Amino acid sequence: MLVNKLLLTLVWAGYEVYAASVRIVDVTTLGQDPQTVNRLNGESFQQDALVTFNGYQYAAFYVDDANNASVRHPSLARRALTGQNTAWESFSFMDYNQTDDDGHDIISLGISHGDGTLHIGFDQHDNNLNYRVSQSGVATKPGETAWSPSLFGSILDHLPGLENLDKSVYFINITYPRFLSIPEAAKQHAGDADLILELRVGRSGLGDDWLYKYTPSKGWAQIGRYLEGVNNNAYINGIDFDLRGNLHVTWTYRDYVNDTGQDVAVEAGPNGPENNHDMDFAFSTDLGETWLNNWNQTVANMTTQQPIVPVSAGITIFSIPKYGGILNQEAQTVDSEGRIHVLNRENTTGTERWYHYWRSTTSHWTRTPLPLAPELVSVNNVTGTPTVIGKRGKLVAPPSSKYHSLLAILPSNAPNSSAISILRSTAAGHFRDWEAVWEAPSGCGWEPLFDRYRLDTSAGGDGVLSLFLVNGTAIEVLDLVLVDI
Ligand SMILES: *[C@@H]1O[C@H](CO)[C@@H](O)[C@H](O)[C@H]1NC(C)=O
Ligand SMILES: *[C@@H]1O[C@H](CO)[C@@H](O)[C@H](O)[C@H]1NC(C)=O
Ligand SMILES: *[C@@H]1O[C@H](CO)[C@@H](O)[C@H](O)[C@H]1NC(C)=O
Ligand SMILES: *[C@@H]1O[C@H](CO)[C@@H](O)[C@H](O)[C@H]1NC(C)=O
Ligand SMILES: *[C@@H]1O[C@H](CO)[C@@H](O)[C@H](O)[C@H]1NC(C)=O
Ligand SMILES: *[C@@H]1O[C@H](CO)[C@@H](O)[C@H](O)[C@H]1NC(C)=O
Ligand SMILES: *[C@@H]1O[C@H](CO)[C@@H](O)[C@H](O)[C@H]1NC(C)=O
Ligand SMILES: *[C@@H]1O[C@H](CO)[C@@H](O)[C@H](O)[C@H]1NC(C)=O
Ligand SMILES: *[C@@H]1O[C@H](CO)[C@@H](O)[C@H](O)[C@H]1NC(C)=O
Ligand SMILES: CC(=O)N[C@H]1CO[C@H](CO)[C@@H](O)[C@@H]1O
Repeated sequence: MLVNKLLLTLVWAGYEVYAASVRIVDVTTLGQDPQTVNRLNGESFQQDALVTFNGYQYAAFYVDDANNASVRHPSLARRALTGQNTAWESFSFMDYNQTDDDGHDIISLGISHGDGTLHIGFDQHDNNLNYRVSQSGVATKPGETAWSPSLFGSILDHLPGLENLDKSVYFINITYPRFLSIPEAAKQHAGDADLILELRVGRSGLGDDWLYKYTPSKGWAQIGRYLEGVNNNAYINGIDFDLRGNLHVTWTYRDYVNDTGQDVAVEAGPNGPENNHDMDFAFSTDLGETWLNNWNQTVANMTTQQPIVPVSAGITIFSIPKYGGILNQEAQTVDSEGRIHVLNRENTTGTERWYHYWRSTTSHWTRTPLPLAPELVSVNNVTGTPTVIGKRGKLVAPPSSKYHSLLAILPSNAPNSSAISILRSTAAGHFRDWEAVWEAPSGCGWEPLFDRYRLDTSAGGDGVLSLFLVNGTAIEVLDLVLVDI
């Protein structure tokens, strides 16, 4: 049973009464979620599993092989968002067997608006690049394209356009591919490029983050290694553009513990999240070529191969000690005023709590724990549940929100719970006025993801908040309409 909460709020300034609410408009199923120990669908670092472009929504996920449950296949689905037939069409890549039970090995999807190519990075945990790109026109002329795996070329261990790069340097030990469309506002520095790819080279505790850009009909070019780990690695919360075309990134560092000779299980220490520390920030006004700290000082320059390093000045916004409970890769978003918001968690007070960190339009940072009951009324008591490695949430700043609202999509971390809550705060309330606007007692078995592009009406989306959820054994897309949010 879904609990739909209608919140009546008085806005005294305008003597206006409005109701902020969230309404479910559609629930659809993409497929059955593989019953592995570690989740292959719905990991917080999937950027993205759901992507809208040109009136169609696309989804990337794994399903089991029909004959062998030890084998999974990368799969893609699409649907028209309007018209007579809005059913999902899907296919699986039968020429690729995913066999490691490893929650890093997710699929990330990106789309080039210019040439209509679909790009996926998949099955990556410190291994050679696994990348695949479709023919041109697939996303620009969807009505003329029959949906099938034959639209895609073979699996590549390098990025097309960069055949000259030494694969054994640039395209080995890859994890966490993330794609992001380049908005119009960044075109001044992008040239004709319209998609970026961010990935880690290395391993937990020892790794660097690299950026690439894709130019339609030309291929990939390297921007550079913008985050260099020094006996550590940066775990980014995400990478996002603001409306001016500035690129924002926040991260925590994971220090390295030398585990040579130890039998380290797939997702276990000693290089675990207990070695995470600090909340760091940098941004770029020129598509990642140079990077600035909070005070606009240049801290990295790709032309001179100078990356951001842990000792770079002015990148550490909040010092959070090791064993301080900060998790890696939780969430970030940029709102329509250019404020970056970060969701992460800390146990710096003896209790693990979700924290919201945000940068004002005058570069001032605020750090606030999300309120607990009874201050927050939540049937799921969701903010009372965070654990050190519990399911991670998401932040959403609906671009068309007249209240400059910020939503936190929080999966309950309570034992065996699949409850999910959406909390909302507003700019006028200095993002402290959190209230639950929608809650379900079950249905979110792993980390919730959302479609950033569908939500953005200025970029062709219809403003619907589509969530990608693992609901029981179903991989589900839940469409929510935000009313007066
Ligand atoms: C199922 O897949 C696993 C992993 O690839 C393989 O080891 C096993 O032999 C397969 N079983 C059958 C019956 O093909
Ligand atoms: C995938 O695994 C099946 C057995 O489960 C095998 O028959 C098939 O050849 C494998 N495909 C690839 C591409 O390795
Ligand atoms: C880890 O320890 C091993 C064995 O002592 C050593 O050979 C190796 O260089 C160390 N690695 C790092 C990255 O410190
Ligand atoms: C950084 O530069 C921007 C744009 O020039 C300016 O608005 C902002 O105030 C500067 N921030 C700081 C901390 O100097
Ligand atoms: C980056 O380095 C290049 C080459 O030295 C230089 O021309 C450019 O001014 C530098 N950019 C910044 C922002 O320092
Ligand atoms: C938070 O820290 C306290 C004190 O160090 C510890 O007792 C507690 O178990 C920690 N909470 C979690 C969720 O790890
Ligand atoms: C909410 O969760 C916290 C932490 O587990 C617990 O202490 C508190 O009693 C819970 N409150 C309610 C109202 O369930
Ligand atoms: C969670 O589920 C497991 C397996 O069904 C069960 O053993 C355990 O008692 C449950 N824990 C709670 C707190 O309900
Ligand atoms: C999860 O699936 C069940 C069964 O289809 C459905 O009743 C429920 O609404 C779903 N929950 C969510 C949060 O979508
Ligand atoms: C740290 C790590 O994962 N290193 C690996 C990088 O890739 C090479 C080649 O595949 C492996 O030999 C290393 O073990």
